[in-house]
Amino acid sequence: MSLMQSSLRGLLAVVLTAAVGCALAQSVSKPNVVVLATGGTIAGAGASAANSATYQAAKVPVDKLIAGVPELADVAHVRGEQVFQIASESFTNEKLVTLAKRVSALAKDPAVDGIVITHGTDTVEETSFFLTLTVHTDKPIVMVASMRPGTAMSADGMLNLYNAVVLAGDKESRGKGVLIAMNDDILSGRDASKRINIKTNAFSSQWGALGLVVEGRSYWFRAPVKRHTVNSEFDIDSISTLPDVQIVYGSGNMGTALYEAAAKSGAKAIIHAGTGNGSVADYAVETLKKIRASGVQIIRSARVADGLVLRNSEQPDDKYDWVVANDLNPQKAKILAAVALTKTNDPKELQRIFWQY
Ligand code: DAS
Repeated sequence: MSLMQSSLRGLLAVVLTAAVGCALAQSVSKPNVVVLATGGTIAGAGASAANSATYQAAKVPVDKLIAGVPELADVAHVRGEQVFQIASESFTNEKLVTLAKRVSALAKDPAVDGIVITHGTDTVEETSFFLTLTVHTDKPIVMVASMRPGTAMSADGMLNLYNAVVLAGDKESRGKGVLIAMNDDILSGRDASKRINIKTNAFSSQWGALGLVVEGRSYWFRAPVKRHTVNSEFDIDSISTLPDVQIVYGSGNMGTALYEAAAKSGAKAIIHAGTGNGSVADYAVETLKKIRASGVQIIRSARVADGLVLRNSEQPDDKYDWVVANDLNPQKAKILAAVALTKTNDPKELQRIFWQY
């Protein structure tokens, strides 16, 4: 063999070794992300590309969702599990507990670096808050949904799912509580909610996004300050059922029948979604005091989207032994009340919990 041939062979061997090494390094460095699918619009299908709002939710299985975004393989090793296939307005306490227990088990697996949960938009805010309160891990747990089905023009699900997988594999996502990836935003699972019911920029929080995901990279600007995940006193591994909590929506001329019906149906707490600052109609105060005296907790939230309900402002909460929901909207307050009631029925302890979570 001539000198030229042997030096070419040597060069080829070096190049090949480098290429294999690089591929191996990339493969080893890619995080392992599990996608838990529960249904929703992100798994929806419409009759035509023009159907962005008329479609059937919860149709597409998780493996098809993953296959629909081949770029996921560039950022992580991804595998899927189909936990449910439902529209999220149909979530129940039992389904919340089942999902959270699966997330908790996966989070304990050293081979899992992050978890994505595909979910309907209607109640993703409740599920994300429930998980942030009860799953003890600092690994990224990222909820993702979409406002349009994958069959629609300018469908938002593919990029939302890609961003969610990026976040689930991002070391900077660790310890931030459960996240929601929607419309390029990184949102806190504690305080983000669906505030528009028909547009792709549906989700936001009055306290702002935590950051952005752009072209497969996360940009962080803030972190949650409330207790969550590993710093939570609540643990899904010791929760099997959730107490029933109901919301009564405040309005003019509302009467008291709905409060009485909620108490009669066995609710352990009633979330009062009051007008203004959680205001209670004068004709309803005695009814709520009677319900409180029967052992049911009264928690004042507000139908007004932003702000926070101040204790003893509109009503003498100390005197009536009522609780205020801080900045939590009624549906978030319902989740926190149900979780808190698995541990305590003391209104003073409940109030501490509403200030801390
Ligand atoms: N019905 C809605 C849900 O499943 C569809 C969606 O927006 O995801 O929450």
